[in-house]
Amino acid sequence: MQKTHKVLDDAPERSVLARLITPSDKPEIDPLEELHGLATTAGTEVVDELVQRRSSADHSTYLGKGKVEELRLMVERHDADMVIFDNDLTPAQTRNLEKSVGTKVLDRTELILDIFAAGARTHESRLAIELAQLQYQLPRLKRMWTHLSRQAMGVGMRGPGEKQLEVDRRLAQKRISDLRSELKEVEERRERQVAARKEAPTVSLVGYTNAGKSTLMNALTDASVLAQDKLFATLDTRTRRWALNGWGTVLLSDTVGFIRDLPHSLVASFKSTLEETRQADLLLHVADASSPTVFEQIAAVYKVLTELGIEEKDTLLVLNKIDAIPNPLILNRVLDRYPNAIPVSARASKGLSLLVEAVGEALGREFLDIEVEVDPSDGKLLSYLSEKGEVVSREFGNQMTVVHVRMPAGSMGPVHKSAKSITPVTFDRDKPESETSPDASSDASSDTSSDTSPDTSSSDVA
Ligand SMILES: Nc1nc2c(ncn2[C@@H]2O[C@H](COP(=O)(O)OP(=O)(O)OP(=O)(O)O)[C@@H](O)[C@H]2O)c(=O)[nH]1
Ligand SMILES: [Mg+2]
Repeated sequence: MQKTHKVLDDAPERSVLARLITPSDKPEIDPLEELHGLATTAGTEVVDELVQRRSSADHSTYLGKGKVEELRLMVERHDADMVIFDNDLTPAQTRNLEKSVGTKVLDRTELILDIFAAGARTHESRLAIELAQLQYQLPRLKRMWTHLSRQAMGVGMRGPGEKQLEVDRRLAQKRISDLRSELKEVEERRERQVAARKEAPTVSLVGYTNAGKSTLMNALTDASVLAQDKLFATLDTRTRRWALNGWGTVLLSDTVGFIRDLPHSLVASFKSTLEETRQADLLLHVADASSPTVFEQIAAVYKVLTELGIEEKDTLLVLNKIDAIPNPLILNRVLDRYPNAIPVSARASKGLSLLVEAVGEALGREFLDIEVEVDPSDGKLLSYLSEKGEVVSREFGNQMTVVHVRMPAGSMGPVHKSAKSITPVTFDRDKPESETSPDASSDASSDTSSDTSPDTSSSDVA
């Protein structure tokens, strides 16, 4: 099965890529391009590719008999270490394929989980990925389960006559429930932390992996986050202050990218990593306009956002990498479909002033930054303000309580009715002086890349 000599001599494992295309799949110029990127990111060397068009998957071997044999020969010819499928396989299909092809078989989900596992750096993302991997592996325990059975086989764990598989399954289930409760705690803590940090409007970058989110973050804020031509370069969330012209400080977050058919368990367990996105006032959806599959990528991102329950947010679509589009007609085709999208090049710092303008406008649409004078006995209005708005500060006087609050414009009705007075506040007023140094010459000026959070333990918020 596995060829240990390759691991020993440090050469990358050799992979053959395979994909089944059914009539419901959208035609693509290169149907294995994305999988190629994933396989390379996972550190394998792609040695061959195979595609089968078929009306539906074979129940037991996924591909048809002839193609399975073709795959076997391919593996043999290239001395490959594994076959990676762009589709999801049932545990039985994986087992049958491994038997027929004579080498390890991975499906798309397993490959993505593997990439996340290798890249996870923070405690939070490690918990998330371990949970997702265990959930994936549980129904496949027969095929692979080594590390858990080596671990924690304590006294009393193996009852007389109890099968190894059952023990493994029980251990896995126990670990899953431990991880779930630990993650729940992390999630709750993160939720409170992110809420407490809301000193300014928050904007979160979202988008397909490799669309250029981190590059845009760097262009807008001098954040120096890692931006790389590989899938899932970012697996944590980082927040930076962004001195937005006309707005003062805004908090901008960069986070993990999405991909088509992102494993559900992974989406669910990355909930706390995506907390900034969940609580953001505005999303900047960054899409790679130079990609031939830009429409599918945009749709995939909306799908994941829906899965996360955060699709209702105010969102600006940012069409990135316009410098890499050879023909202006291609950009026009995207703009025809998304006329409000903002074309930019994060790498060449093009179009950023329009983006800044659009962000300011979108934030203004949403929130009013006001100081409200309230009669101290008017408990109803005081609690309404904290319930509907983000209270920045309260000053209690005998005659009057002054509440500085950011209110959604749509919730102002009762405030107008009961407040003693309402005065608009500009953000510049309460900008932390030591932390912002807006660059007057640039509309997308950056400030320090200092930590916005006293806590760096639960995720890479820096
Ligand atoms: N030509 C061109 N390349 C860009 C542009 N913006 C980003 N890139 C490149 O695209 C690749 C991915 O950029 P990242 O900023 O890491 O993308 P990301 O969306 O953060 O990706 P993940 O964190 O992996 O999800 C890098 O090689 C960037 O240099 C752009 O405007 N034009
Ligand atoms: Mg990134």
